[in-house]
Amino acid sequence: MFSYHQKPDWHIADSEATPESKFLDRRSFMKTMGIGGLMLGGFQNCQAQSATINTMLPPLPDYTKNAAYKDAGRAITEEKLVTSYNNFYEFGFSKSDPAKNAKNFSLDPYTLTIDGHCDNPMKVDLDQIEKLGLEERVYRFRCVEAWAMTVPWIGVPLSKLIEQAQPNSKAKYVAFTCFYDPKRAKGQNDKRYDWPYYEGLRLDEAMNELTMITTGYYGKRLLPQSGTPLRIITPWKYGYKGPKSIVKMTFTDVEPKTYWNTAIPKEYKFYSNVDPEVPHPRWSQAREQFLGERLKNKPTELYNGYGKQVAKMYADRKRDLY
Ligand SMILES: Nc1nc2c(c(=O)[nH]1)N[C@H]1C(S)=C(S)[C@@H](COP(=O)(O)O)O[C@H]1N2
Ligand SMILES: [Mo]
Repeated sequence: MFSYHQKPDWHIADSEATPESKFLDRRSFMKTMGIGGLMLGGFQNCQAQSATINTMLPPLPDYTKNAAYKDAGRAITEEKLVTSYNNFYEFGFSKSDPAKNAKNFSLDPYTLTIDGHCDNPMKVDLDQIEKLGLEERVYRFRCVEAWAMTVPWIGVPLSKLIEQAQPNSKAKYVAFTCFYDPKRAKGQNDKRYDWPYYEGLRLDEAMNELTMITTGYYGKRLLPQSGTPLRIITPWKYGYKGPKSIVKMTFTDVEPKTYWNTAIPKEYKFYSNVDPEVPHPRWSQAREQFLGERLKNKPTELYNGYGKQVAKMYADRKRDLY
């Protein structure tokens, strides 16, 4: 069995193995949630299962470049690195696994269900989301493991989608649920984890101008390893706050549970804002390593450099938790 100080049997003895996975504490897991495969009503009989990547997805529509976010103060990370060094535990625990194991993965035909405390619950497809207005924004990105990158994302501000759903006065948070398909996503058979992956934001965080629902990068659609067909991006938070391949968004009145907090509550908290002065219990967050560079020599910035847009949301909070 598995104890806190043992390496799991899938541990890969190289520097790429992730700190999160090495210290997984099985006992802290909740029972698997009562979701036995997400069936989206009405979507039917499609041969998509045998299709190769993105064959059912239309080409990425035209997009504008948001001038306010054309320069993140750092060089854009090489596309090859962004698409080959990934965290997507559904497809393996080593950084090189997702590109390999998610190669033919798709969620076509895709539907996002929006429900919970809102006046206009709905199911939307990719086209309906992208019609809200695609824009490119270059954002800094910071993983809790202390690596960082800069990516030209293409997507829609999440606020635009939320406005369509009309959350009511009970809606205080948004919970995100990722896809569940253990036949194709082998990592989801690992019972030490609570599948599907899930995350959440406070409603004002979800509505913040920075928060994006992204469907592309580098001028193209997201590759499977990056969260086909869409993922959430919150650039002032650690990367795990941005769930990939989500299929559901639910407005809630209570703080949603999150995958990493459930796995290791002492190490991963709900807020998870990037903060150089709040160390991870096992390593400092003061510096970070830019993908493609050899050293952890870049100073970490509070809110990953996005204080102007987000600090006001945390005026009343102690900077004690992630
Ligand atoms: N569904 C899902 N979403 C996920 C993850 C995951 O394992 N599964 N990993 C998270 C973590 S820890 C990070 S750092 C980013 C990694 O995104 P990237 O592979 O595009 O760099 O995705 C986040 N979203
Ligand atoms: Mo991460």
